[in-house]
Amino acid sequence: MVCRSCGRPDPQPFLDLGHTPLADALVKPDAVGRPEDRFPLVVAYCPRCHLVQITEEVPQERLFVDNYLYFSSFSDIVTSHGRAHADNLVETRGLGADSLVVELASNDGYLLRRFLDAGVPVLGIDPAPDQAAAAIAQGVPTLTEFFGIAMAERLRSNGTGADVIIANNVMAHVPDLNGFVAGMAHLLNEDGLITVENPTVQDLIDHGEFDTVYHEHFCYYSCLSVDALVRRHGLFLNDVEYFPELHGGTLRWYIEKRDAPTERLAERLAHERQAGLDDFAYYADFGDRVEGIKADLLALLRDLADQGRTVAGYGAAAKGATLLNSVGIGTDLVAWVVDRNTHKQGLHMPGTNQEIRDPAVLLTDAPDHVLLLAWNHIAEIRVQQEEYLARGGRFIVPVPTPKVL
Ligand code: DWN
Repeated sequence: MVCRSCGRPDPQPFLDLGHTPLADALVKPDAVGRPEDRFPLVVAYCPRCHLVQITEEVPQERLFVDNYLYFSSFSDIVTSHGRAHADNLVETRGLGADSLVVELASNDGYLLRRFLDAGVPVLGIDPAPDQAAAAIAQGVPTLTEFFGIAMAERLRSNGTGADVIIANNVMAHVPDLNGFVAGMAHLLNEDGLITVENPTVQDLIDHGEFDTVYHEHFCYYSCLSVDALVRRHGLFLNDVEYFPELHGGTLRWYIEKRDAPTERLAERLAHERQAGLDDFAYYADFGDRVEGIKADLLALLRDLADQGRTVAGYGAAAKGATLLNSVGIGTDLVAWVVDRNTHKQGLHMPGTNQEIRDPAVLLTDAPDHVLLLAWNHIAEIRVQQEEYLARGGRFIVPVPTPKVL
């Protein structure tokens, strides 16, 4: 393979999580036990442009169109984070009735709804039919297609130009990375602003967040790799914000057609170089560290099973599928999983088959422990499960160090 950003041949592999099923390909009850497609899950580093990426390319349609069940609005922290961003942009960019905000991967439209409430015209773009339908149902104009240079040219030829483009948790999800960025450059007005959010590869490595690797996430970014990527398309990374509590550590990059880097960006770029993110040595031992985390988690769960303790999982998250499958956690160790996304309830986890149930059963079935597969939402989950904890239930976190809380 070649680097998805700069095209340099053979990025250097440093993590191999085996052959795993698609993380969001939840299994219908009557299909449990049937063979599931599995794909290599290997992560590599490009020494030229510093992009971290997986080596396998699963067709986008299989990832985000066939029965994609992720709805942003099932997380309060995600929706409140997005609304604060929308309010800040309306104010700082002076957006109004003559503006246009375009969101790529607009999901169920919760973010664009906020701009509409402020009187700012919007356009959502998301290929997942159920999520797009949910957005349209609440009045958010949405194109149910993948975004790329072809769509940008079509929109521009119709006289559509964006004052703001928002791309949250999508630039990691596109196989044609250069087509995606070229599309943003083409659609953006001369004095426009693009904001891109994705988890930071530095927290993935430093905090052992290997479960955030799955086939939907083609790339894992640093400021260094984003800077190299956008410059190739006449865009400039000018600013960055860090949100340590979001999805295990998220960066928001501010990208424009003018080259005006802030001090905050310069500091973050220097910090990344100082930490070694521009050198393979920084990534080289991650695979061994992950093997240690996997072994420790398996030992902890087996020990609890030997003691006759019951363990359930919380969050039918994509990261949860990677964790269960790469560690080898079957229903003998985690009996079932709960999730408040009603679209997921009644289905089963891919590869390991745990049934996905309503979180209310934590009180009726009272498992001794709950493994937080969606550990990134621990604050919200802790509040919701106050009663479960008050009755003596215990959470287990899998990363960075598996432990019973
Ligand atoms: O990039 C992506 C990230 C941002 O979100 C997408 N590719 C897919 C998705 O990854 P994930 O599934 O690992 O994300 P979450 O947000 O960690 O998944 C959380 C799961 O937990 C969801 O299915 C919803 C559920 N949940 C819950 O049951 N109770 C979430 C919260 C906050 C809760 O209180």
